[in-house]
Amino acid sequence: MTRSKLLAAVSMGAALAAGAASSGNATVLTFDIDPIANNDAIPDAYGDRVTNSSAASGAFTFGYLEGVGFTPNVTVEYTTDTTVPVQWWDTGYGDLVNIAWSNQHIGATIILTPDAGFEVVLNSFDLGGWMGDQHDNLTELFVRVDGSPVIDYLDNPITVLGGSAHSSFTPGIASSDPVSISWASPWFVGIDNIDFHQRASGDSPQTPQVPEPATLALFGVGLAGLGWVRRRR
Ligand SMILES: [Ca+2]
Ligand SMILES: [Ca+2]
Repeated sequence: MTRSKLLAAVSMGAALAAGAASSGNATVLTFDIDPIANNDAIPDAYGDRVTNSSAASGAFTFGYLEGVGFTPNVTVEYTTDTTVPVQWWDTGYGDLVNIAWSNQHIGATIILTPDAGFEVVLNSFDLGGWMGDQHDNLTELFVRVDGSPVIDYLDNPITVLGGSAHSSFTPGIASSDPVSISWASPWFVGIDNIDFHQRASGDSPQTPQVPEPATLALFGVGLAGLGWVRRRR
């Protein structure tokens, strides 16, 4: 097992162990932005310091989903490796509506940055394939902490569903450093429903950079839970 795969497995186990406790206290970036048109850049302020499910920002009204809390201490950036921005689109990426996409072969990155004294936790996000297409063997998807890959799919390519479906990913990554999602398709994979929450630093252990016994034990709890769920079915 490669290091990246092990870390991905560990984080999946942690996400399973955390269960539903984290999902209710979150901001979800739904890319509900008004007014906006296909191909427009995602406004840089979208997702910054969210305190309400609907907020005016300059010429825009921003919509979000929430649980019991928001993320006033997290800012969001949208970047690509060129001058072409991360863009908005309405429909056609699987069953997702209002999404972010990039026409850059070398990819786009969405960065979640917590204020000092806070951690950001990336719970989940969705990817959808353009029109009815399912995209197999997509390798260019990374979740990074402070620029270093924690989950990558080079050794374990993913499938992104299109048509009347989409694919969901649950990294469960927490850090006081910036946490980012990078993907390159080009253009035929859109991202939506980026679900994250914040917490004070030190409330929970940091995301491990190397597997440690305690983490492996937690992973074991996740596997045990999975086995339990399977037995229940
Ligand atoms: Ca959406
Ligand atoms: Ca921003």
